[in-house]
Amino acid sequence: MSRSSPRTASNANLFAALLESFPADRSSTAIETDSGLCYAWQDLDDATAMVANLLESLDLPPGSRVASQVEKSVEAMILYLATLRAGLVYLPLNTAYQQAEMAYFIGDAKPAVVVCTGANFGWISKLAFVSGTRYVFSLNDDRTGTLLDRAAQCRRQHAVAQCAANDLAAIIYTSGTTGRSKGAMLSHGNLLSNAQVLQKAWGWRTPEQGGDVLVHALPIFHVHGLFVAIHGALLNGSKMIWLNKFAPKTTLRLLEGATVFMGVPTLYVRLLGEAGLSRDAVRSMRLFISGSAPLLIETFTDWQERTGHTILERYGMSETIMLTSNPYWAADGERIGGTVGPALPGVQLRVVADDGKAVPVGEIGGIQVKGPGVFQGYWNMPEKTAEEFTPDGFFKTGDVGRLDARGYVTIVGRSKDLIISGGYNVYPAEIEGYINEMPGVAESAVVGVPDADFGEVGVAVVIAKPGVSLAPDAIVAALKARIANFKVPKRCEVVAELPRNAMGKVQKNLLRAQYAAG
Ligand code: MLC
Ligand code: AMP
Repeated sequence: MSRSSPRTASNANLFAALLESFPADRSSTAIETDSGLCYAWQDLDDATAMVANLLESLDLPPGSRVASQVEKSVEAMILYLATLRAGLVYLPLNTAYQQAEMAYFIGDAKPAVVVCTGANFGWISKLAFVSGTRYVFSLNDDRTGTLLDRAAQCRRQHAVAQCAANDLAAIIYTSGTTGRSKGAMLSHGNLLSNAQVLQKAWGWRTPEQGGDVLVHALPIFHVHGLFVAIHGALLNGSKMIWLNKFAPKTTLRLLEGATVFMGVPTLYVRLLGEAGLSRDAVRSMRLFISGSAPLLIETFTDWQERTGHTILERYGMSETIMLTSNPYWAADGERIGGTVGPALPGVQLRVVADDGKAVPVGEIGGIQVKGPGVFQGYWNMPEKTAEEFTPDGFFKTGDVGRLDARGYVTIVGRSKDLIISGGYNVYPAEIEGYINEMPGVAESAVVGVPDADFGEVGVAVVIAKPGVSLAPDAIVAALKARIANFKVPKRCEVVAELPRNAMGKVQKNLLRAQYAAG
């Protein structure tokens, strides 16, 4: 029997549901890492209890945020689970973020606790204390740091904190189309309901049903790796094979013996680049899932040819978790390349024209959604939240697409000016802001162009002030010194003028076409 308190009908804490799903045999393996570490289910229970006890000992007000900017590791996942367990709010931050980005997130979210790598402790703790953070711990990807040192002194028994379904579980920052990044507030109910829907939709097999083994190769500071993958495996009592960083050769080796894999399209493109990828290499697999960015039809068909597997593409967002999915079960229909499948059970999805009216089947419009996964609003931004919802409660995704007669959704573009590069979102307005601040720059436009590896990459087109000569390489280098690496345009062009329409607006479509050819 579990040493932790059992889940009660009245406790909507997501962690309680995950804990309840741990297999009866707690000595069996929950996680195996590519570096040879092994964690039993009991270890996960003990470690999350100890970190939760540490967090509770800090006596923080309800709803306190625990921000974490640490390299991927099983311990980083334990920190996430322990935050849920303690009833606090988890705020994961990409390790690529630099000082200006971190200052904004910490200043906006005002976390009570910040966890960072030992290497960044100096500058992050300074930022955090200025913003009123009370505790800063370190956590490294080699199981060292003050967080684990302190947790080691805490008890292994912990009663899962009581939560209501609407209580916040996490805040996920999405970059802003203009200006400030927005923190999407997700509740325990949002996360649990989505995990339960996916468990069924993707045919997860419990240990009693033969079990599943998930290869986890995605970062854990965004929805895909943190929620879709981890909740999927834990809610099902399934083992994870864990890579701290995606590497195609290692991943291919680890797929042997696994059953489920989740990736952004770049991961599939890179795996296809491996000569060893074959039907035989993935013979134990039952399901490959792709999302976070459009999967090219060539990738979809190449994968089918090389492995005999049809990738299941699904669609979601930080604000909504998963919204649509191609079918898993043949009885529910085919998996159709280039589409993201029909709305998941419980999700209402409609495609509307600019006047807000639903367009006929097959016509293109804005995608709006409603459902149990849809977030509670943007942190500290009630006006922005109100703007993104229709009067009848649908969330405006900013994605543009169409529905077919069977209800399958095809995403054809975005109304938001957004580049998705290797599954990471980059907002041109943010990058243009940094470029425009540089000495000698009059103006800039950042656009996304197709890229074989990342799907899409940024190109910066820059105009110099009169009499100034700008070096494109220097602009790229200056950006690299200030912002997350994945946001830095892969190319920079200094030009005399930008194409504009009659209203004087920069015609980004023309720039995209001009620079698409590389
Ligand atoms: C790294 N770089 C990127 C990049 N990742 N540039 C653009 N886009 C990216 N995604 C930079 C590096 O900093 C480096 O810069 C250069 O590009 C080459 O790096 P690399 O070594 O090839 O990159 P790597 O470290 O291997 O990372 C690639 C990757 C990674 C694809 C493995 O980006 C990744 O894990 N992406 C997954 C993102 C993800 O999980 N998204 C889910 C969001 S949730 P330099 O200058 O040093 O050469 C969501 C909702 C939903 O969207 O529906 O799921
Ligand atoms: P994020 O803000 O990181 O959660 O990214 C969400 C965005 O990723 C969505 O609004 C879509 O634009 C995009 N996205 C997610 N999944 C897919 C997919 N399968 N195909 C195309 N775009 C996707």
